Amino acid sequence: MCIRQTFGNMLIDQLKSVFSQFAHRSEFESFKELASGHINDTYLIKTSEKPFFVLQRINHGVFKNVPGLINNKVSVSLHIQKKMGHLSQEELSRRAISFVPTNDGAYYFKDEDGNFWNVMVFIAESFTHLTVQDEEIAYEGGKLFGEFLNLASDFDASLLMDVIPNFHNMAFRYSQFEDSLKLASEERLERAKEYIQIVQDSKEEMHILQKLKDSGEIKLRVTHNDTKISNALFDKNNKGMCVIDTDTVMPGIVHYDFGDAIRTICNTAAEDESNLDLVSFNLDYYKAYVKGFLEEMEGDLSPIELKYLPLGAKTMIFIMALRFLTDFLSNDIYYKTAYPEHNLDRSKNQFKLIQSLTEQFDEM
Ligand code: GN1
Ligand code: MG
Repeated sequence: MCIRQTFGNMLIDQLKSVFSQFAHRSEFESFKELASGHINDTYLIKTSEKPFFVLQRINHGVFKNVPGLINNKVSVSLHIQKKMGHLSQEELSRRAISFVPTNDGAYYFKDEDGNFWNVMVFIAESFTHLTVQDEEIAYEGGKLFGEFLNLASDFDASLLMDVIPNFHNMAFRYSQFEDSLKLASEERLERAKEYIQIVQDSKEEMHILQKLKDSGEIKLRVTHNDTKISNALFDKNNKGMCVIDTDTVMPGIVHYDFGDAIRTICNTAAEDESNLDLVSFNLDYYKAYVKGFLEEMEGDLSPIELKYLPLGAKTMIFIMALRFLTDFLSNDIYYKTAYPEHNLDRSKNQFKLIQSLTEQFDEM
């Protein structure tokens, strides 16, 4: 038997065994890795009868308090389900994530190697988009993420822990970047030279939202914090169904979710496209997204929140550019990478997107 096959068999045994710890009445048939995330390991578990399930190993190197993370996301999902209580059971199961408890009644299982696992019901006949190809998806994405914020807005944010402290804190991300400069190899510093300069030149503008958050001028809400478009499920008619990947739900400002969605919706290419000629900021998608988002959120946004939405988009693209660059300079210790310059390519891509956005900023 070849090595790959041996590993494959070990993995299937492991997934079967972990899956059996959870309280469902289903029989494991096969699995498929869902490989689009950069942090966790995620598997679709196919069972003899529907529904299928999603089994996920949470990266506890990145998420230091997994039980806290699970508590955050399960509580927010239950809250959202309650608020959608008028829907039929079937509809509800397509509009909100349902977590499956273990046989002991917890929402995660810790295996003998210290890995944490959780299980969700798979939402069938749903589609995701890595990039957006038409305005309707941008509009529906705006509605979906706006609705999520809206539904979560009366959840008591003080019940949520900071799953990753300082996650979108710009001062913290700059200090990580500055540390990485001290330790980076000559070669990586040289490869990244042009982008290091941009980071240094952007410091003041990129702290505007941070300061407004710190001073309390922009209020804290319950935010998703990873609203890339691939974290939205659509049905076959391109209607938004459900926001997924709620691992980073915690207190934040509206600009985080608004901006991170724009980052992926308005990019004409995937976030790691290395041909920068393909990367630009699509203003029509921006307008469509804003329309959908404001239909759900406008009544709830303060003038200062509204005023800074465009800068929120720029800031969120920038913070990802900065984080990818920092990880490149740190020899790729955080994000999963497929090849040596993957993080640098991601970073360059985001800087190109900012450049294109900046050219259209007045219209935004
Ligand atoms: C990571 O693993 P994934 O794809 O859900 C990251 C996000 C980034 C994203 C970039 C915990 O999310 O902040 O926006 O990659 N999540 C964490 O694609 O760092
Ligand atoms: Mg995520």
